[in-house]
Amino acid sequence: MKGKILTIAGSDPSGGAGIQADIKTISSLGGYAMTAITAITVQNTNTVSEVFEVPSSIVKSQIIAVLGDIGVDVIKTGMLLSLDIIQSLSDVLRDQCNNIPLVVDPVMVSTSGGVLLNSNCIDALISDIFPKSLLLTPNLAEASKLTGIELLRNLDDMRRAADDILKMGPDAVLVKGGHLKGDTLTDLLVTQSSEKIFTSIRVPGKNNHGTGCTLASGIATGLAQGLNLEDAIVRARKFVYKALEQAPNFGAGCGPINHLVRVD
Ligand code: PXL
Repeated sequence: MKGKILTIAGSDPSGGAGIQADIKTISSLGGYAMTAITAITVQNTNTVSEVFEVPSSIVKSQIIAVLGDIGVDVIKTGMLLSLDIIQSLSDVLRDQCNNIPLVVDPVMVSTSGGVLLNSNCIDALISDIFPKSLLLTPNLAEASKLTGIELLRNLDDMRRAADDILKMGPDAVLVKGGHLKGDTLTDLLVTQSSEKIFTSIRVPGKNNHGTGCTLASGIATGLAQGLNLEDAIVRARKFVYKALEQAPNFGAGCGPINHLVRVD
């Protein structure tokens, strides 16, 4: 086992996304998974029906409990839900996690339309969390919401959004193009000094629940294991691709992927 990863995210009882996807991904890639749970969602492959917020003081003390004992190599955040949680997280990151690389998946809405971030939180996310992050992994809808660029239709649009988001303070931005049409899937990584395009063939089908959580926690695991950012992204993308290919086809809606696949 190599690499200690703390995921700060919400619980998905159907096991495909959120904390559950993160634990499976981190474990499958050989890392050690720790969790600070921000919310308990009630959902299945069809719909998110309820969300129960964990008090921000408890989110904060979960983080502090593991930091001071086991230690954390990389932090990954997913569903943060509320202003209170974002502010507590910001405080603990500033006071106790200064040198720990942070991967932020700016989760806003689930595939099935459930609200995972309250609408009053975008500004706080940008001002309090983004500047502390090594990598942000927005999908097209999130990139659009963050930048105000309404329609992201191609690589040039993704580049414009990525450059705007980079100005919000992270070291790197990975804009995920999975929601563009076409058989090829394109993700764009930008830093202050470089740009890299990652492509793969789209895996057809409806079983894509939790792919964003899986990609971000896969990248966090690679970083915790000493891979550089590009290599961590390449391995995590390969992991998601294989997990999609071997999805078990469970549930009536967008089903889970298979986190037990092996990548080299
Ligand atoms: O993939 C975004 C996401 C994050 N966190 C939780 C989720 C989802 C999507 O369903 O349920 C808890």
